[in-house]
Amino acid sequence: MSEAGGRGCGSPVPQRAPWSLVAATAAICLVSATSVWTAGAEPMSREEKQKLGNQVLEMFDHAYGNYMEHAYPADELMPLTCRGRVRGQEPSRGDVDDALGKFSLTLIDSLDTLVVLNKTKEFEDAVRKVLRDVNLDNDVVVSVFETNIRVLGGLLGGHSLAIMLKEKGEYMQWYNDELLQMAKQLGYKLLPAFNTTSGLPYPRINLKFGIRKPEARTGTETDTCTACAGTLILEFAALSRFTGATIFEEYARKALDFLWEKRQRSSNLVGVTINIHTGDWVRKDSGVGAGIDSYYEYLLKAYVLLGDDSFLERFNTHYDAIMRYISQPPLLLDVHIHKPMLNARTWMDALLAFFPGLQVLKGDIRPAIETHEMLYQVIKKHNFLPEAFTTDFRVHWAQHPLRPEFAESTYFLYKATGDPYYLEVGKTLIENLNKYARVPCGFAAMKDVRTGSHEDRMDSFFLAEMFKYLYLLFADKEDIIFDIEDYIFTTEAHLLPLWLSTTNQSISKKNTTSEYTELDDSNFDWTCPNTQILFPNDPLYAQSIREPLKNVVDKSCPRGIIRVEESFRSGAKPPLRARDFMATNPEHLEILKKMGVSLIHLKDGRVQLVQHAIQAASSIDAEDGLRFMQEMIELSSQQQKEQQLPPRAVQIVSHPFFGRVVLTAGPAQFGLDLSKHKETRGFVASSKPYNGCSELTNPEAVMGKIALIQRGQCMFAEKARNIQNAGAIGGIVIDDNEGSSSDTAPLFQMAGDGKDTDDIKIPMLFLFSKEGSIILDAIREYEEVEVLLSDKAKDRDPEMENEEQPSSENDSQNQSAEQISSSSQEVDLVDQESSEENSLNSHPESLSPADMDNAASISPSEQTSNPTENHETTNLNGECTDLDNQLQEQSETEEDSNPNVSWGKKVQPIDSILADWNEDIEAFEMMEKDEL
Ligand code: DMJ
Repeated sequence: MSEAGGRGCGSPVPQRAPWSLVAATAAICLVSATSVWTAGAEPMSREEKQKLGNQVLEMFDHAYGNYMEHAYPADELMPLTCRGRVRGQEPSRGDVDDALGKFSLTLIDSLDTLVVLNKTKEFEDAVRKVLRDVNLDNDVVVSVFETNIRVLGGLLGGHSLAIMLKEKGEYMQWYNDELLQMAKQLGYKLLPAFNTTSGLPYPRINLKFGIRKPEARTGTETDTCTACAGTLILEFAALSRFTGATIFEEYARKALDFLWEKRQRSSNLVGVTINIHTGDWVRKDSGVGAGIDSYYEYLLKAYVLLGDDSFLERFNTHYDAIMRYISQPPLLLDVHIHKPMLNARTWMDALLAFFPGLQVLKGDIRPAIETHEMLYQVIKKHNFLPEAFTTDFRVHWAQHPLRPEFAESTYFLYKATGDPYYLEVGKTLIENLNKYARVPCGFAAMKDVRTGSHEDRMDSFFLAEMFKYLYLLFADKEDIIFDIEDYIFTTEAHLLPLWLSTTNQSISKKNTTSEYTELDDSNFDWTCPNTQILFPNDPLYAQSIREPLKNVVDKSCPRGIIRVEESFRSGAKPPLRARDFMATNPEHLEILKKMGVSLIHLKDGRVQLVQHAIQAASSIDAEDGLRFMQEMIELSSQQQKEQQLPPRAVQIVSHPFFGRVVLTAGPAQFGLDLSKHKETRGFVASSKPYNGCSELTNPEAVMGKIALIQRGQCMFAEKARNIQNAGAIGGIVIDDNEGSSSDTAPLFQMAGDGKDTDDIKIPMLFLFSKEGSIILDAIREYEEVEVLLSDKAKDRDPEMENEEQPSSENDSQNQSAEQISSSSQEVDLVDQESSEENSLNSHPESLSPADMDNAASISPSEQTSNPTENHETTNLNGECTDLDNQLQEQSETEEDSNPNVSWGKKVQPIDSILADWNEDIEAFEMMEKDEL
């Protein structure tokens, strides 16, 4: 292991050559064990690895080829409708569209992936296309963060590999830094965003008009996310060092300095959003996922790339706080920055899956293995990582936009441990992508991991990151045409050469705060971790960490606020938990009163809780009351979601779809309940009249089929009766509102007509216009279109997985039919799962406190506690244990480690509680409005 700046790494154990990414002045603490593993999971043969690597190449070709053929020069491919996504031509999806700048985003984001995947010729073509076609001067408002990581990063990654290839002497001989010139042009376009007193950038900028001018249509924002302001330094510093124009690195450093200044001084944590003018934290919850993630990543990687110790000092300070408060192995749970022992959520988001990879880079392997294992079990349960999942591993937000973070962590863990287990994990990821996300025209994001339905979306990061990490996972050194260890991955997996650390260094210290010297750095880990400690001569080290977590997801018990209970281990009675509360229990009412919580019976039978901290018996009771109210709001919002019917799936099973296209559908409150019965399969036919509001004039056409009916002009139930009378076996109502889509409108359930609807026996589903037109287009093109109506998509035909066209249409249809009918035996299992995770809307609805300070309403049915949830927690074996016993067994209190928190014994003045209290409520209200 090379030493850097006198900071050497520990001595290696035999057989595991330590591996480092080494910048001239910076050592990166990553150990690698690429030699053959001798125990634990079965080693994977070179042939099998090559087979999987080839599969990744084929999948990339399918994604990239379809983008280039059907979408380019648009920013992204819409894989269900097989066309380009052009901003302004599609209904707005809100913030997520801010990544689209009409600059052929997917092509630029894919540039360096082409070289990693050994597609040098295609890279050369792609660079020519970028130079010929891409315009960076469009009148479009884009996200500064996304444009930086995807476009600036993409151009710089492309440039880095272009010069590498040119130097090798075969390819890119004509290249004359053109991509770098484009990057510089884009860099200058982003600079006006930094025109704030804080130096934090505005979140958006108009590529043509900049900011603030009337034509710019942006510049009035006051807030940005921490990751948005703190994820610039790698690209901006690389741009400065490549070009000699120091301004970019200076601006990015200034933004980082400001964030560091604003960290919460006692917890050393940062919030999720910050006011770019005042520097006040707007959201004071703090985690390692959405909104903050890559800020931490860039501190550590800036140290690696730039060799500047101050970045490592900052990273280590934050990391210490993360491990103290947020890390609750194997979970990573958001907390409040002012009260870091108080969890801010009972769910986690998918973006945090990058964190084990970062921990590997830091050299902290154990928690990386633990969290990764937990995430893998969630994936095994749902095929993909849902956008958010609860601490008892139920789906919270059901989408999955083919995010690469888990593949990234898998790659880094394999590099660090050499454990073939991680190759098997990668193999599962490949299988799931092909089985559930692959559609004839690319790969489609999952709209809902529970139903298996798709969204017409293939984000550019799928090509920039997913294929890169999966390919590298299975590649041996000789499979890549350059040395990957000479580069660092940006957050979008773009490659920047480590030699930049010694180029144009003179700018590195300008405009930085001098505060680091004041820090107590005695605890800093200046040396790379000793591999003997990481792998204490035990080839089964990683396995031994995973083993106790084997069943942590399946056998989980609700948790998330356990730490509060743990802090009462000393014998004091644990506080009243929201889930245990019963409005009829006098003892509970007494506790409520002590906590300053009053209970109001509303006219409609619901009960409202209101807290006035000032009326609490003591400051401790006031804090208990605050926590109780927060729990109650979250519980109530969760229960509201669970009372809704789950979405359903319409799966097109006939040629050429073969079950690969799955549309998300709204259920009906009447007719056959697909979650309780076998799915319904049949060919589709349009009803006449199309609105289905009177007796059908074409009963022969719909008899024994699934009738398509247009929404409007009469009740849903009336339509259902008319098609049922005509002999239809099911119905699909298609929205009459042209252009509507489940991507942009919340799905809903079709209500009955207020009368008895027991006479309706057939299943009825609702499709928005865009999803409906996929079926209507298919009829136009293929005439015979067969669909499956179900609560969860059934397995695709495995025979079809690797073929685009069937050898014989009939054979394929038969195979498809067999597959689907055999999979129907699984319905019962599916039933269990979906009834446990039922929610129609995947975004949470937050309860806003009425006109009172802090209020939550619960309906009478919600007042009883769930006995299965009572007093349970999860141990590392995933078994449920009695919390009371645990509380007795444990003697230490956690408050020792946290001087700010007065749980249990210490008394905090009521004034200070009241001051913090309003902030907490604000933070809580914002908490659920997360944007991923
Ligand atoms: C990518 O664009 C980047 O990894 C970013 O940092 C956050 N996540 C997306 C993909 O999920």
